[in-house]
Amino acid sequence: MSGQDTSNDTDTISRSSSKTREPSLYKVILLNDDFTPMDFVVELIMKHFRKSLQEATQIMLNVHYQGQGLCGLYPRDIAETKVFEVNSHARQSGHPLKCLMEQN
Ligand code: TYC
Repeated sequence: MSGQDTSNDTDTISRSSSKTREPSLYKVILLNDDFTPMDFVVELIMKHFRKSLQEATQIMLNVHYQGQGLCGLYPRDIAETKVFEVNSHARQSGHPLKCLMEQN
């Protein structure tokens, strides 16, 4: 047999048509406030968004100085769960921090 494999049965077919869309991603965003302690925000970001101390600190400072900051991009159901868990965590700890999602 020659070296060339002309069979096609293990090839991957990729499409970019309207029939096979990637799920839309949503931005999960934290909002600034004047009361939630910075160290609480950093720990919350590390826990819920799996960020390192350095990454979480940078995100917290973005929120503090810019008014809001991006924590991550997720499919809708994951984003909804993150928003719910972050807001619940903040409220249970007595802090007014707010988390929301936006379609990307
Ligand atoms: N602005 C808050 C402070 O000075 C810190 C803070 C950061 C609060 C991010 C909320 O989402 C937030 N203690």
